[in-house]
Amino acid sequence: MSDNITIAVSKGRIFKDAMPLLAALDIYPTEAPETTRKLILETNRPEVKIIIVRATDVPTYVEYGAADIGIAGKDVLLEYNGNGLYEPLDLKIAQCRMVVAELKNSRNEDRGGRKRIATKYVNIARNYFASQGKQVEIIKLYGSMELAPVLGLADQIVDLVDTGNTLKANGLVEVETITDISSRLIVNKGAMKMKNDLIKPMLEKLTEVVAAK
Ligand code: PRT
Ligand code: MG
Repeated sequence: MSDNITIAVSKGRIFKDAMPLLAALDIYPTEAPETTRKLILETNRPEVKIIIVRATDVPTYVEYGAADIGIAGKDVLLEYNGNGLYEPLDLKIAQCRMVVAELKNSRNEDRGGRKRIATKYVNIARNYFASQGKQVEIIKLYGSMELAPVLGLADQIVDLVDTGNTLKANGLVEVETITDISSRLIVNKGAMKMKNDLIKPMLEKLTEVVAAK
């Protein structure tokens, strides 16, 4: 019998959406990540801990077994180059879309036929344009992608869109949808075997809760 379980979650929108799912598992953190500086949250269940990490670090903690399970956006998982993870369940939370966007009245500057794409999601963008048979130049940014077309740094961006307000506020329009995005439950491969007595009932309950939504 395994005796404990560590769950990796990022604060912000994923934590907020994950709270009801954790509650369905009878897991209630004793403190909220918004009001504490602690990165390890105890819960009402002594055997369950929640660790708060950056959204992009969740798969790393889980792959290396520093956390047994985690909740990560499909965007993060598509960018992550690892293979030590199970992804058993779409939790259908923190939903959005990965899109290609450009200036509303795009001039489409002539760069010899090769568009410049600014994005934080280099792998997703590269695979997408390759699948379309399009040769592009990809420029890696770490945030505020919406600025790139405005200042002529890039012709298009690849970014996440939810309401579309951010694109609109910066004079951009969506031109293609790459894929729908939601958050997934991920599980460390070793933990799936060694802690199956704890993880299996969690997985069953979550499957039920997600299906009922
Ligand atoms: O913020 P931080 O740098 O710490 O990390 P992060 O940006 O990776 O984390 P966070 O909490 O912002 O996002 C975590 C996850 O939420 C992402 O990995 C996605 O899977 C998911 N998600 C869902 C989103 C959005 N919706 C979303 N709208 N992540 C980001 N956005 C951003 C988007 O990049 C754009 O800047 O919100 C803006 C667009 O929103 P709208 O509503 O104006 O279209
Ligand atoms: Mg963010």
